[in-house]
Amino acid sequence: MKLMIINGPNLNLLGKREPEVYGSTTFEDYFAELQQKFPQVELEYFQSNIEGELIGKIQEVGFDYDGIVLNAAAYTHTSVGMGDAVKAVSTPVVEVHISNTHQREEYRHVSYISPGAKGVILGFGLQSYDLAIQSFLG
Ligand code: CA2
Repeated sequence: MKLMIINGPNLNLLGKREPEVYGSTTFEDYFAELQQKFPQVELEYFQSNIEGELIGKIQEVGFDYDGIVLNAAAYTHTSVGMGDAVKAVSTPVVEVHISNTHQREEYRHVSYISPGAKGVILGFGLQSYDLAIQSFLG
């Protein structure tokens, strides 16, 4: 089982800014925890602040890996291109969000990713990623 976690813009700041919204753990530390928790899964992690790089990564792994766990961050609410990429690949994509976007500003209630996603997990903090991985394990 080979899974790719893809994080979008500003998620490199996790654990470093706005801990009241996004917690105080860096994604690197959390990723190490996930690797320990799921030794049977080949887990990889990619983060970019650049829309084209994120689309490139979805295309690169999207015909080969068993699953993609995608937090497109702000591009969730703006990117037709990322939504199209998710629909174009054969690898199933689970959309995740740390916060409950439906409890936040109205512009965060729209997702261009969801129509192409296998499912959506949001509002469980970093645990959203853990739950997404579990969803691939059946
Ligand atoms: O809740 C989520 O996971 C989001 O995808 C996070 C995005 C936001 O635009 C989405 O609406 C919901 C923002 C990621 C920014 O991450 C930061 C982390 C630490 C400090 C500042 C920003």
